[in-house]
Amino acid sequence: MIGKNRINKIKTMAWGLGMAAMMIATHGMAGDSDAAKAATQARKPFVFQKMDADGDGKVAAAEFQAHRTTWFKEIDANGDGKLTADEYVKDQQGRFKDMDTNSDGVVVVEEYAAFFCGPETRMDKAANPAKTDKTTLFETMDANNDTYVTVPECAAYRIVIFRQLDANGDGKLTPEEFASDARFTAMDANKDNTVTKDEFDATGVNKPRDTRVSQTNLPRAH
Ligand SMILES: [Ca+2]
Ligand SMILES: [Ca+2]
Ligand SMILES: [Ca+2]
Ligand SMILES: [Ca+2]
Repeated sequence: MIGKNRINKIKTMAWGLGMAAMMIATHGMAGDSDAAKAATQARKPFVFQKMDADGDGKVAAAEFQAHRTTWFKEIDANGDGKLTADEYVKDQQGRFKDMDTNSDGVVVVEEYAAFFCGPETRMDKAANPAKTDKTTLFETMDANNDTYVTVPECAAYRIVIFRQLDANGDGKLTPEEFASDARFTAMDANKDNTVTKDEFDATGVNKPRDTRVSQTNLPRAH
């Protein structure tokens, strides 16, 4: 049986080889703006890579939370510590452009998963994680409950979310399907049209307030 670490090493090698091939191809087509654009997109770190701060190929809850804190600050364009629907949708529109690597105005599942989990993400489109009582994003992504999220777990999760976002089920996300304010509204627990860091965190690693609370994960007083 091949260990997970070895599989990850092989994947990293394959990814490196793919990148090398792409760079050679790009070099051979100097002046081709599509190829140049594709190479630029490929060099952008994907979300998993950004989250995995210590580069061990696994995302721990602390790494996940640190990334979300950084992301919250990015979304909060005016820096007042709260998100408006406008700030959120603008960020999502920017993400959509980054995902749409072939710039055809729609995002297919491969583009979507690559944005989050990496360019060499293997697609198991039949992936259908079992229903659980997990309530946070991190717990949901960590399918095998080992307190880390791996690239395959990232991919399995993203394929499911892609299907949810693809409202008309045509296999393509439009900017409207992806960058709607529906998720903003869902995060805005007290419905005051702003999302605070506490509300934002409630969907990430911390338990939402309305679910069972364990002694080790008490909600913060507010
Ligand atoms: Ca890590
Ligand atoms: Ca703001
Ligand atoms: Ca596309
Ligand atoms: Ca895991």
